[in-house]
Amino acid sequence: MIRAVTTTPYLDQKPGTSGLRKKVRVFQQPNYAENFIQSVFDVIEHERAGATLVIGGDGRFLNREVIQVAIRMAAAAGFARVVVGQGGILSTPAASNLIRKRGALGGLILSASHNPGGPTEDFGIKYNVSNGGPAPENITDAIYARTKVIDTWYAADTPDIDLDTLGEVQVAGMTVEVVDPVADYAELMETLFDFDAIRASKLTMAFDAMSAVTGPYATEILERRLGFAPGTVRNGTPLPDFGGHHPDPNLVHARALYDTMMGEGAPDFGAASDGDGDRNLIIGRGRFVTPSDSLAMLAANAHLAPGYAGGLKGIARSMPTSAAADRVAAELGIPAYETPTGWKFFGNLLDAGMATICGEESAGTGSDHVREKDGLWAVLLWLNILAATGKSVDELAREHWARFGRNYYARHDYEGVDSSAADTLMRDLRGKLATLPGTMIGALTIAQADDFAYTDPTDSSTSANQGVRILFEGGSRVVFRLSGTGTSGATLRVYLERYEPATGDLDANTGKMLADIVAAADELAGIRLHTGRSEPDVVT
Ligand code: G16
Repeated sequence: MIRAVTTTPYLDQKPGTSGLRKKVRVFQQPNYAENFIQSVFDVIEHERAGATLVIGGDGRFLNREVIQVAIRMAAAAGFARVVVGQGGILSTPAASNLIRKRGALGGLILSASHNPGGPTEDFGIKYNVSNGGPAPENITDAIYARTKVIDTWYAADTPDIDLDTLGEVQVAGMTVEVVDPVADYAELMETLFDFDAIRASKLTMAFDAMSAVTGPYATEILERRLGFAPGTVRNGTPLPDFGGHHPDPNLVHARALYDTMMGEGAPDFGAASDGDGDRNLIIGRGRFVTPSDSLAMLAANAHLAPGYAGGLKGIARSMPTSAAADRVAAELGIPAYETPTGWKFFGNLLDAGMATICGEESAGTGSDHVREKDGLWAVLLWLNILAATGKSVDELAREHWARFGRNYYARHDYEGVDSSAADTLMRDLRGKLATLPGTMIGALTIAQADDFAYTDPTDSSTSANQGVRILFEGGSRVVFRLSGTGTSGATLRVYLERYEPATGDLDANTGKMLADIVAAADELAGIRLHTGRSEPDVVT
């Protein structure tokens, strides 16, 4: 039997950079999750009959409850089959892979990514489309529009299913298939990388799963299939509250891994992933690699892995990501694309075969193997490159900079800023862009100042107001934008970059190299003035 439940709209269900993310207590309001899921189903009303839907999440608090709701609602919506990860677990890249492999219409991914979890923390729902990637803006806009007028949601009147037992069950005429969340993903990784060479290299490593979703994936692939020593994977059991930590693989929240890698007796390679398994942190023994540099270095060496031996078609990066990857693209003679922040903008380029590797400063790297960024994929490509070259991360980094020059890079985050103060800062900055070119700040001359706008080369769709760029002569720049993934107040992100040519100082302190750009950023945007902050909360 199908229940029709009368509801009233919530007006705050606008998807952000990556789906709808809110505090758990917001999602616990009556009809809140149901309204959003029904709005997704209403937008795809004409395609869902007889279709397959993938459902899974990162195991955070509320994951299982919302999965049960989504299964009952999918049955009412006419789906023929739901594929769900055992225990409700699917990493974001594994979900993307399953959508593609099963020819699904789409998937619901339940995650707030790197945000903390637990009863007082964050939850999220994201809809991915049939290519396995996040829904593009025309669909998220339609979902948002629907949430504002929704008056009814529908669900099969059936009990919870057993999410822990593999196999198929029927829910009101729909088949629900509970699958091993790791198997298909691990199989895909074996087709891309030389597992034998990695195994034979006898490299040592430490992987911090941050008590989040990559634990089971990393344990299976790194310890069981690649033979890394037991204990290589740390914090390998997904916990609903991530052990009380932020599952954000950066130098603040993965500090213990950083300390291991900088200390005596460090292993050859260190890595971490985030809540839903799509981000990565890369640290060699004694050498941290920024996400922007990691993208460039992976692109320059990807041909060493079997899956990329034929070369790359193009490289795409988000606008705030450093231009290091562009230099690699130029040398390889392939196109470089600059997109707005958000993995969804890479989907069309990957589908069109215009780009093979994509990456973002926010610790995301991936390729055309799925349509999401992929933390373990980046780790395995690094391992493959280390095994193939016999070089250390530090050696590879130094050689890369000696060839291409170095883009010194940092991101300063000001978190929990009053939203209207943040909006005023951005508005004031936008208001003076036209007057900036040609002016000097300290020793820096502004060459160009604009608000980044993007036209997708495949379908000509446009996205405006994607971040303020101030470009200085010589290749340095500062970018300002407000985060689209936070759940309280505003987060101001200030992206700082300085290009040092191959003949310059390639092993200097990043803070020192960026000091004049940090000062220019404050002078340009009045960060102290608007936010009252003299220091960022997080530097990555
Ligand atoms: C999401 C998006 C990324 C984006 C990141 C940061 O990542 O998928 O494309 O770079 O948010 O976005 P913002 O700067 O707006 O906070 P994730 O890992 O949170 O899904």
